[in-house]
Amino acid sequence: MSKSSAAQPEAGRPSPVAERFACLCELERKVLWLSSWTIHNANHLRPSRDGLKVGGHQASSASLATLMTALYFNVLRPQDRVAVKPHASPVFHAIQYLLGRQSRDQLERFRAYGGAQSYPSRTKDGDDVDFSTGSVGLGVAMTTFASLAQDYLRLKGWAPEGLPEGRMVALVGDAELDEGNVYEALFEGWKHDLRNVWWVIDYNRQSLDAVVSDRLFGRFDQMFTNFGWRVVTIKYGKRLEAVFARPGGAALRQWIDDCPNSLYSALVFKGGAAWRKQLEADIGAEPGVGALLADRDDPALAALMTNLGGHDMAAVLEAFHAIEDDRPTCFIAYTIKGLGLPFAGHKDNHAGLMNPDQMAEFQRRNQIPEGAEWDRFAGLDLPEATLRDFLDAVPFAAQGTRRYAAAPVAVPRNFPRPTAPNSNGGTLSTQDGFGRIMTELARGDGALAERIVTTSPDVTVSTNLGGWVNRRGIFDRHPREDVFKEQKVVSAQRWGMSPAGQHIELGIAENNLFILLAALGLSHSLFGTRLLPVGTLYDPFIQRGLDALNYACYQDARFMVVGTPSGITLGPEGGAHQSISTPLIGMAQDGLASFEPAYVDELSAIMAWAFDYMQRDDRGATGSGTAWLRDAAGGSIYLRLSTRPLAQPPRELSAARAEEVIAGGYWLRPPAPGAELAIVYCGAVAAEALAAHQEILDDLPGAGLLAVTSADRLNAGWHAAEQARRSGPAEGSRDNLAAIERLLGPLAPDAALITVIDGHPATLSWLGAVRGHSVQALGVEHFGQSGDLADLYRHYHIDTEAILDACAAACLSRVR
Ligand SMILES: Cc1ncc(C[n+]2csc(CCOP(=O)(O)OP(=O)(O)O)c2C)c(N)n1
Ligand SMILES: [Mg+2]
Repeated sequence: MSKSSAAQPEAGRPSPVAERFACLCELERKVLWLSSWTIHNANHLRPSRDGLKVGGHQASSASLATLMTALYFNVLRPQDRVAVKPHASPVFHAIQYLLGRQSRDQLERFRAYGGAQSYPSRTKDGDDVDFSTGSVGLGVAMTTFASLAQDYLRLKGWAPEGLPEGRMVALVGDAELDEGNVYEALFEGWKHDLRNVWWVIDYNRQSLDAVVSDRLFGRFDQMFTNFGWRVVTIKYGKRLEAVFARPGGAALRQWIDDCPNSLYSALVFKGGAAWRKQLEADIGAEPGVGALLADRDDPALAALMTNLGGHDMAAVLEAFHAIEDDRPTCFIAYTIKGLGLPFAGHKDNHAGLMNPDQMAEFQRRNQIPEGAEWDRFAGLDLPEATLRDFLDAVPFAAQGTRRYAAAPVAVPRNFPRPTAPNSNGGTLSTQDGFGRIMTELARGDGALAERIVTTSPDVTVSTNLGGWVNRRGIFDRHPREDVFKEQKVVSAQRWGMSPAGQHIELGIAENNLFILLAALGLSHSLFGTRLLPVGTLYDPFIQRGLDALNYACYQDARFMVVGTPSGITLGPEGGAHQSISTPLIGMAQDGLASFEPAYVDELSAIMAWAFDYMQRDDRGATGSGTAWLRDAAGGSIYLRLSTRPLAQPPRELSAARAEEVIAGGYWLRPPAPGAELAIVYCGAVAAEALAAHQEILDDLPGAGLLAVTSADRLNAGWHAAEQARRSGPAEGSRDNLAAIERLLGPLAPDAALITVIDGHPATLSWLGAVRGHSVQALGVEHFGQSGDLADLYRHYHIDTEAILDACAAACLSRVR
């Protein structure tokens, strides 16, 4: 199909333009071959050891072969960044292979352990993936926020010298547009006067299960236009357009425009004879149409009818190169899912794979000799030297690696340590403490504060970021005064906006928050400048954005997310906002170190450590216990905070104690050696735990009170130590104990643990497995009831009484 869309070289020596064009058409064929072969090899030629389907998407890949060839080999520049439609991963890897940046070994191990990934992955693929994709819709939105991150740096003059502004390009499956997060990003992009974004829609009118509704697409043009985007429709190929200009052409064009998606797809699958029959029946009587049909045999008619814009190299190049400004642009490229493959257009082709016979025929058509399947140039009509020269000059590949590193930003030794003001009766909540730490950082002029960028989905003030914003201002491409301030309306908030601002205010869409954090948190790698993003939201809404949070972590973006208020402890503010499962999310989320401190000095120690941890990048560190904790490799941070004011312990946190806080826990009241009972608490229920502990001391003077600041890190450290011991004596010496093993060491072997958290009790109940202690686990398993803390803690059995009851029950069972 592609060969016939090539421009005819001029007589004699082809012009450089014609030659480049011919190379592109040849490479387009090669890309389609290699992507199809890579999938075929994985499914049919690699022995299966488990009987599981390997999969891969030959049809979805074919759909993008022309567009991606045009982009990567001609249109893109090194500074451009791309989110590739997840199931076009084989096309991406084939392109990188042709550019010499992907190995044959990796292609042969497509979807196998250590091989090229099923979906493009920044962290697991070795061939320069810009944005991971996989969960449809998220990569699309990522381009919006990456553009915003790029603007943020450039408007502050922080872009490294010599690094030009890039375009953020999404290759979008048309069914991805069903995902709501795409529109959330579209809205947000408009608010921020989005620039330099291209969304190239692979409009094959098919999704996984079905053919896309005809009525839908009429809406898209208008919608993008409403948001200030330019819409470029690449509907017809050059050959179809030429035919439209001839007698019968207008009727043919009208017929195509009116043809339902399902019928068009079915005819694509059935081929030339079916096209002829249908066209004769529908428009055969129109003047000129008879001759138009008679001029072509069935294969030529099928080739004409599938000459849609997204498969016509000339049409595609023309559309892309016509854009010279930075206005966001949506290309609607008409394509055919599976074009060139035996199941083209078939509605069930999403997971379709060519069988060995079909592949043999495809190989024959591509003129690939047996044994030369991985050859970069086999079966192409242009001389190898011409193609090599072309590949060597591809602009996108001109600068080699496109991953940057940025110098770390030091965390000052005098990191803010707010104390409880007397006006609060000596009490402070962790949320308030967080706000004070941020405000104090904002007052200083250090490098750390300069590189912090905060963001929040419309809960900036209610998560205590107001003080920071008042000092550091809101980021906006255009300077704008705070009208309320100008009008002398008294307000605690000063919301002046300018390019110098350091807070990005978002609308209420948690997906956007996490995708923005992903983009800002990759700025060192994407744009060569380190940013330290801090995002705040109400803790329960972590669940609203969870897939996007997971997406951000999977890409190894570095950020701090603050969930506050949390649990039932937000009290009268309402049952619907209570979070139960977030502590478990924090423990289970890969790439996220989670903390839930009770006191502000703990929070301060955690945040100081966290800003450093967010910048660590020692990928070589493996095998040891701390590697499991990612202490060398670093990661992102989740702080689960509370609005409950607590009396702060009168103490100066020692360095050793701070280390324990970061490791995940410490004895607030150490147990006597051989103690029979310990109360273990996490977070805002510290007050109840303290009160209960005080009461049981009469009966159990040796009882301990264990503060857990990070169930996540205690748990991860324990698993790491267990794994190390299983791995052999070098790692597994008895001295190589996890923090929690050491902490629980002084207790009697048959001691009881009473655990309590405002969250799911499983967060702490595993502690019993560490040394075989019995556990009474208190926590919250149901939610939805508002009230004050006395009522709620009683109702959900996490008050002092409940802790004492659990202590009594534990003692009774020891006696029995
Ligand atoms: C969030 C999410 N839901 C479901 C899937 C499974 N899935 C993968 S591709 C696909 C259909 C995509 O269709 P389209 O975007 O039109 O791409 P095409 O295959 O037509 O190129 C679905 C539902 C997914 N990857 N992500
Ligand atoms: Mg589709």
